[in-house]
Amino acid sequence: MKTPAETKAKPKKTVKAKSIAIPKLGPIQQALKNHLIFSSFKTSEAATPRDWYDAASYSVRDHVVERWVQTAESYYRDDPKRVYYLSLEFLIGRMLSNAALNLGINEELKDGMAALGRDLENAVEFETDAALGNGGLGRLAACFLDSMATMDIPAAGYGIRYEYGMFRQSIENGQQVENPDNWLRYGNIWEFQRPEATYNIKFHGHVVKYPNDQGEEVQHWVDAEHVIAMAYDVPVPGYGTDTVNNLRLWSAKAAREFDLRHFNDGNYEKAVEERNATENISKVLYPNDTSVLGKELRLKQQYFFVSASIQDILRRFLSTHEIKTQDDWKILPEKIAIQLNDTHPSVGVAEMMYQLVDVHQLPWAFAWELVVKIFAYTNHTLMPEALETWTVDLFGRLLPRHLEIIYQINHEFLHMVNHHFPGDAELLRRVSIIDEDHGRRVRMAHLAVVGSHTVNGVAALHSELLKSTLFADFDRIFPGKLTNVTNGITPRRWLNQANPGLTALIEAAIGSGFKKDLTQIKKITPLADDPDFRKAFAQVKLANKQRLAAKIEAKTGVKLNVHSLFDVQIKRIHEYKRQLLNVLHVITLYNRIRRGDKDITPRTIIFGGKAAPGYWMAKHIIRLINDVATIVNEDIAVGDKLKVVFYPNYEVSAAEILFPGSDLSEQISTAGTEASGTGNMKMALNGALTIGTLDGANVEIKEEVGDENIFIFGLTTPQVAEVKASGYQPRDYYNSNPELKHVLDMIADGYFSIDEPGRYKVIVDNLLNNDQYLLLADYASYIEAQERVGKLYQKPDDWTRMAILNVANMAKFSSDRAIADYAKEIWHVTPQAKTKTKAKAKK
Ligand code: T68
Repeated sequence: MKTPAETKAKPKKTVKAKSIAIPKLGPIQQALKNHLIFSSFKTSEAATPRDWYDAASYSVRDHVVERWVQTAESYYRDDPKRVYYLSLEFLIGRMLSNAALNLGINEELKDGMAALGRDLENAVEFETDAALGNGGLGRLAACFLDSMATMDIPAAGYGIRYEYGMFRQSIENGQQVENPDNWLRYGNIWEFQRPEATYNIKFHGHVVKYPNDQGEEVQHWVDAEHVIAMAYDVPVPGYGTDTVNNLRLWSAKAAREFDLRHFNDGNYEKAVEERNATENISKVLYPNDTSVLGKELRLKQQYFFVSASIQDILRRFLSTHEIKTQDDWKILPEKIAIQLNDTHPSVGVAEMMYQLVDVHQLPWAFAWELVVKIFAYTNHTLMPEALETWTVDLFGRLLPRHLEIIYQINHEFLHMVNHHFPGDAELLRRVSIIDEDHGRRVRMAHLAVVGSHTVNGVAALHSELLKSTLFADFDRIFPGKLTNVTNGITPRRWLNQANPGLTALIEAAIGSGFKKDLTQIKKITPLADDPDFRKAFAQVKLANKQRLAAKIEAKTGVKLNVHSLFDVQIKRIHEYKRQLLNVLHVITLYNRIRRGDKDITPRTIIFGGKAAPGYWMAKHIIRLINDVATIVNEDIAVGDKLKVVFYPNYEVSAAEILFPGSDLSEQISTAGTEASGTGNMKMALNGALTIGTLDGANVEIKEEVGDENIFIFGLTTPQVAEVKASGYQPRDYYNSNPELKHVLDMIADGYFSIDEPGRYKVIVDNLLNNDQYLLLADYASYIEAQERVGKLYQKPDDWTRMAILNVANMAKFSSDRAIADYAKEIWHVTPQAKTKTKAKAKK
């Protein structure tokens, strides 16, 4: 037996780690010239604008890599607890401007380009967005990476390197058309392939039992098919720090290039078939953000990236800790924390058990204790159609050993529940990881809850609803496990980068500290009453609206009046988000203008967002918006008073233009349906006023900015429940509100679809007979709130004052605050101490 001191795990290294010698980097202007020739093989005469983008990226990348190497080295040397953020989606957007900004070299880069006769702003447009995500959930992951690096938290992201990201949307004849997102066509300067970092991932096969050395029966997963996961690393530079964290994305490679038997038989197609099927795993992102399809390939994607990540995490742990006895493993939860971004990576709970028990031969109960200390799970939705379940049949065919592991976890869990709540068979049925009522299915959310020490919702209201509805039983079984961490957004991308005008204005007033510490932005509060500041603020907004209007005109041909109120709803298209309610308002305004109402504030109503390709109703809503836009925009009686545009292919880079150019932020989901929303935060931070329901993080935005600085309308969550419980009759609202009736009749009768009058009847029928999201119940209240908005816009000073107060009160919604909450309450990690900070934040 060893003494405790001997068994205490310690870093294995024998040599004292030295700082790595990195060649000195010269001035950027020189780097640009060098890269043009040495990396792109182009003379400056022959260089295309894209070549200049490449040269700029390589030049900035050198500075990123310098810090990246040092960060990796410091983590290796100091062996801090690390956070691993597992997410099937990372909606990153463009990297060049963000990297230059975070490193504090954007001015130098701009000047370097200018000295060579090139415009940086033009060059950055050549970067294709990294759109490896659907919407809020994926973008949240990207904001969190930025904050973790900025706050020197030893963290890494893990995900999939999709060959095709979120589809590109075009609008043809008013309808959404999906085009493949071939984002890697011109290569990707921001990734590093790691052919040496590969793992074997198993699928199919079956489980056999035979005794181990100690004579105990153990399970073996045999006859499985193998896929190789190959790593691609993407740097994540923090702002104003030397920390550059890593995002590791996995790509599927066939274990065998070709099946040589077929190849030799001359059957070439058959020979490559298997290879193609394997590599399909990382081919394309699923474009559904709210409903799960239950497709086998999706589960394969999940297991593929989770298994590779967990093997990689354990390999790293084992390479830095001497693990000889079972006891040595006890420090595992002191060294790693794994965050599950929704249930998509929740098979990780079973995979960690598989690795610890089957591969590393730890006893089951011991391994389980470690697992629950390691994992935490974030829930992003209450919508039943988004809750992942897999049939036992599919799961067992693909991952036979993991299904057994899940059965065992469930068996022990139910045993425990039964012990604490004896005789409650209904409770057992409700909380079981296996749903027995719908043809036996594995409930991934239950697996995630049972396998985690902490489960969080993403806004206060959402977390309360989790406790009182979806996870009410679990809240009883595991008191204290459920908690809240309200979402946040990174002020670097969403203020500094997207809105340089506003950033400069704030900086001139209060200094640059707010970029890294958004609580400082509160200092602009008194300036809301300073006429000069207000004037400057309004000028910035106008310039941003001009920038947006130019973009919209280029994309859609619609010319906008930049002095009209820019009323913007940009997000995925979904019935619960109620873009249709916004359309009802558009038509109401249109009718009021046509009947000659005076005192109508000129508006431009802008929509943007993608519909899941299989979501017929969402696509039909896009079509309706475009049809309404055509009629309204061409009506000479309307003129400049109302314009409607649908901004095609809403993506991160588009959002960076749209948020700063918005006056009004539409956050109008049915109360209780939007978990948090993050666009609401980006809007307010860029000086847009919110019209919204008491849903998601709107509730907290209202608390921060004050009731008088936000336009709240509509039913509250308990009222929604009451209306539904008492037998909601949408038709009553139609019958009792002539203005609403007129609007709905116009849509139903083909006013906006003269070529096919019945086109939208189904939409109206659905509203009149079902109206699941209570549009008609909220219509009058919405219209009334919009009238208040219109009136206020006619008093520019009051409007601007309110907008400034919104910006001033956004501190809470920095993702730095969210990450500080996770670090303290969930991960129990501290920032990595820094010896010196080389990166100088731009002053
Ligand atoms: C969003 N969820 C929430 N899901 O809707 C939003 N889902 O309220 C919240 O602010 C945001 O998450 C961040 O917490 C999503 O974006 C998805 O994209 C998604 C993707 C696949 C499957 C299910």
